[in-house]
Formats: sequence, C-alpha cells, structure tokens
Amino acid sequence: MGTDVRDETRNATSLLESNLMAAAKDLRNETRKATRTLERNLMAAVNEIYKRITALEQVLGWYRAGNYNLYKVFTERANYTESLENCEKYGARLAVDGIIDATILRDLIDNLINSTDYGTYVGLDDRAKEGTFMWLSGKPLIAGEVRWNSGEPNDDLGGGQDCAYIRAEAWNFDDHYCETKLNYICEKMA
Ligand SMILES: [Ca+2]
Ligand SMILES: [Ca+2]
Repeated sequence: MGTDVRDETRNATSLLESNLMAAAKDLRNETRKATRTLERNLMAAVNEIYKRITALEQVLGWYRAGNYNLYKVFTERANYTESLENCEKYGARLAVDGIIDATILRDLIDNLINSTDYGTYVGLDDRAKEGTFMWLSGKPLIAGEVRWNSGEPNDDLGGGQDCAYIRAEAWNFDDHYCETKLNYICEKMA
C-alpha cells in the first residue's frame, strides 16, 4: 500500500515535471515568435515614420542628400553672421560636410543651388586668422578640398574678405566680405 502511494506520487511528479517542461518550451517558442513579430512591426513603423518625416521635410524645402543630411538654400539674403544664426534656428549649421564631399556638393548644386542666380555662403571662413580658412566644424581647410575660382581666395588684396561662398553659375569658390548679403545653405545632420 505504502509502495503504491509512493509510486503514484513519483509518477504524478514526473508527469507534472514533463508537462511543466513542455509548457516552458512552448512559452519560450511563443515568446520568440512574438518578439520577432514585434520587431518586424516596429521596424515597419519606424520606416513609415521615416518616410513621412522625409516627405514633410521636402514640403518644408529641405532636401535629403546622399549622406542622409538635410539641406536647404535660403534666398532671402543675409550676411555671414546672420546666415550662421538663421541656420541655427533650424537646428542646422552653414553647410560643411556636404561641401567637403565632392559627390554630395555636385548633388547639392544640381538639386538646390543651381536654381539660384546668386552667391551662396557655406560654413567656411578665415575670420579667426587671416589666410587660415576653417570649416565651421572646427577643422582647417585642406588644400584642394574646395575648388577656388582662379586667383581666389584673394582677401580682396588685403581688403578683408573672410567668408567663403559658392559663385553662381560657375559653382566654384571665392572669399567675400562677411557683411555682404548672399544666399546661404544650411545643413542639418542626420
Ligand atoms: Ca581673409
Ligand atoms: Ca575674393
């Protein structure tokens, strides 16, 4: 009698154990499946949001270039300091990365800048030290990084031209008086 009870208890326990193990395995599988589905749905939602944001940015006149940064040319002309400040209002800066990268610059000229017939400020100047052009990112200009117009930058032969811009139609670079009001291109980092 005592042996029967023990056997039954043992049997019941091992049945319970194997049921529990099976249930745990099912739960793991279900959890994995649910997680995968959740991940897929989240990715789809993020992609959809990204698409909508891009569409919205386009409506607002921002152009997403191949480096994923956003660019906009402002044509209500401003001097260099005003250009800097206006870009900052949009959480952006005068363009640097898209100007240094020749492929992106070509893209920006073709898609944004060439629709204007006026000079366009970029984030490059030698205001701190005459003759040493610095990008707004804090890096010094490396020789060959921008294609200057012939004879430029000339500082207007000592006349104090410290701010770089892209010349309309030639699409090469020149230094100009920072007080001159020009178009300007802002860059919002991805
Ligand atoms: Ca200068
Ligand atoms: Ca010049």
